[in-house]
Amino acid sequence: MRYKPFPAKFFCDNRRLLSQRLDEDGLALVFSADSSIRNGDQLQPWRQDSNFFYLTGLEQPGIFLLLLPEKAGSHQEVLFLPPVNLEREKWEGKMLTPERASEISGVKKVLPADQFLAHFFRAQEQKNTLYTEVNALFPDQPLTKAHRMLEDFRVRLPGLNFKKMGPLLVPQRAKKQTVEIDRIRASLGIIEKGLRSVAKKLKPGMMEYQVEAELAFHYLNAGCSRVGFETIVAGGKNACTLHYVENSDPLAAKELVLIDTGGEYGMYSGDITRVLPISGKFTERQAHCYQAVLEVNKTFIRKLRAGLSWKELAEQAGMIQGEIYKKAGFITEAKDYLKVGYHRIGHSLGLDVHDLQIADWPLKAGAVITVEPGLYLPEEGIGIRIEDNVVLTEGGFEVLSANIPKEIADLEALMA
Ligand SMILES: [Mn+2]
Repeated sequence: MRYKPFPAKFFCDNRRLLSQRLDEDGLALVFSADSSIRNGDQLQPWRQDSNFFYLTGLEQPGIFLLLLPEKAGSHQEVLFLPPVNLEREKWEGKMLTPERASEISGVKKVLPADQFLAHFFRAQEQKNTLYTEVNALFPDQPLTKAHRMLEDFRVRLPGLNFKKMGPLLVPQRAKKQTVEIDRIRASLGIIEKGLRSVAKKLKPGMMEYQVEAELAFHYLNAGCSRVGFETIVAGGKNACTLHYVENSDPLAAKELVLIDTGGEYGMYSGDITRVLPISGKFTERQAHCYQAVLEVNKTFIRKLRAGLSWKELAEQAGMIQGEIYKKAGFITEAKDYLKVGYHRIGHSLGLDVHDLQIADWPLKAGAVITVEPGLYLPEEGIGIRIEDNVVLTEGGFEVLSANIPKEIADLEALMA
């Protein structure tokens, strides 16, 4: 492990809160992330499922967590752990022992994974509802072991009511605890170093992937486990492709480069976008465009407070963008802001870079969100997005990425 685990109390509290939200006739089943094949005998890089991590802190595939509602008497929870396999350990290193799994997660009862089915079938006999969650965002992807297991349960247990666990976890995961905010801060500190170094090294003729490499160096060098999401390094008009990750073009002197990046430290990643002039100086036109986006970014942030929903934030963002982009001459009607702004103003940020969120649910203190207005003028080869990460507090907000420069003068000074 490249980082110090959270205290077990974090995971115990998270499970307790979830178990209090379960119906009394329900039980929750949470799956560790599956591994998947890359090619030949190579697996895809593996990362723990965010919910499973949030509830256990354990980073290994093949584990099940069974959780019973607290109301049903004692707080019952069991982990089912793949047994330590000495042959496998020769190749892949130490597996979690029951003792270590218990120490990290705080779950007292740890049983071998091959006992899971027998336990589950017994436990569900007293219950009517199974809360569980598998990723359903990619219907064209191969089913995981968890998908297939649930399909089998549906056939074998026709009387059992299947409910999504995600909605129960949304309010819980949305309100970030101090240890989580500190992790995001740590990630942002690393991103800041990476971006400052990129600004110093950037010059015309450099390849987009060399900027990506510079960031990756800083992330891994500082103990990040991986990037939080694929790094976007987009010169000129490439920046108008929102999720451009090819990063294969040379950077031209008269263009801007858009860098959307995050290094994941201890399962949490910041999500930052900065735009730099490749020559070291913004042209007049580039500065005009950049300044408009910066004004949207700052105006929107100033209005942030707990209690607003994403729906309300989107309306606010639309008004601000409409007004500023019209004044700057990018659109003639304020309502047309999406023609040049393309996308929503931001998203919740946490264990998932696009963290769980419900549109009309008011954001509470502790919510961490991104603020990332964009301006895309493909016919001019200009794409700009300025993305900060902000935590809502009781009294207002704190810009967690405040140390990462975004003013034109500061950016140019960095590159000088
Ligand atoms: Mn983002």
